[in-house]
Amino acid sequence: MRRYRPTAIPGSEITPEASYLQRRDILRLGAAGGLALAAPLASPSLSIAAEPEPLAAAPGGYDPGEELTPEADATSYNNFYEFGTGKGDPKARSGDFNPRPWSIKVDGMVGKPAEFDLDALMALGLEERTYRMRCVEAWSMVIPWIGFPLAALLDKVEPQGSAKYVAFETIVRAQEMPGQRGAFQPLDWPYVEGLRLDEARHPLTIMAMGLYGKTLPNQNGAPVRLVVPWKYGFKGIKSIVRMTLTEEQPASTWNRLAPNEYGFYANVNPAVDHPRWSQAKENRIGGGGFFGSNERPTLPFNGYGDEVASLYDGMDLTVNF
Ligand SMILES: Nc1nc2c(c(=O)[nH]1)N[C@H]1C(S)=C(S)[C@@H](COP(=O)(O)O)O[C@H]1N2
Ligand SMILES: [Mo]
Repeated sequence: MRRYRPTAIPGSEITPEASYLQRRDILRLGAAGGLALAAPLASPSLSIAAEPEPLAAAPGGYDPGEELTPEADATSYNNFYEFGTGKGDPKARSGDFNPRPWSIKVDGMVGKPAEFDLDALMALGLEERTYRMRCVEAWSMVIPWIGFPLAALLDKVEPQGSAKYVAFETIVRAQEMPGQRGAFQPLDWPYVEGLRLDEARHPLTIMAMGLYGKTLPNQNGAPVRLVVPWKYGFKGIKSIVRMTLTEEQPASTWNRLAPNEYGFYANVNPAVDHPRWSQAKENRIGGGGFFGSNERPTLPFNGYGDEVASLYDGMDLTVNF
């Protein structure tokens, strides 16, 4: 049987050439060294990151009823450039990352700025939500997340009436994140993202702390990351340490890098092609087939249009924005 081959993914197309070449070197090392890959990068003074552990959650609804992506695929085929640009890098190179203790600082235009540790975040009410995830690179997964509604966190800090956006920031920790070290840096750190406040408050928007019944593995954005299922995957910023409520539209990493290719809104839209490839279809990852063997049409708003299309009344959906 033909195996699913990560190297055949067109994900390299969004990657600058220099980093793609670097990515191939890393993959070669990985093939030769197997699990030993992380060893030369490890620093003996760092503590071992906690392994994922069981995480309980109430059923949260929204299950699309589609076959789940195998857990092994969802946790080994990742985008997390802080650990490298290859799909296998986040798993292979995140062993030194220690997501505990952790806290998220929430500031800006709020009545009650606050810092939330992991216990405070978990107390916001964990639910299991199975969502489709569509990457802008034209592949998709179906993942059972565990998380709390972002609205529950926003309620705690009491956004001011004039606040219109939420800006998000990933941690910068070069000592534990090999993709943040070295001469060539594919992105500016920290990775940043943003949502309009009404998008952030939408009931579908969650902050995930787990998947497949366990806490998040490092490669999926431990210990807490954003999940916005009607938007392209790059909006789902990982390992969040700060959120700031603002009046102005905040910067977002991919939009800043290539504004003609990645919009701020980045709603999944099969009618608007990426400048370098079609967005009409997607490859559902997993199941052991070769890339492209499980192709299906991409749905407007990733299939969540009934819930979210009204957020964009009056906006032109025939352009990339
Ligand atoms: N901090 C950070 N967040 C990130 C990324 C990243 O490189 N850094 N990649 C994004 C992209 S492009 C995608 S598709 C999703 C992938 O999430 P997954 O690996 O859990 O499937 O994470 C997003 N969040
Ligand atoms: Mo992505």
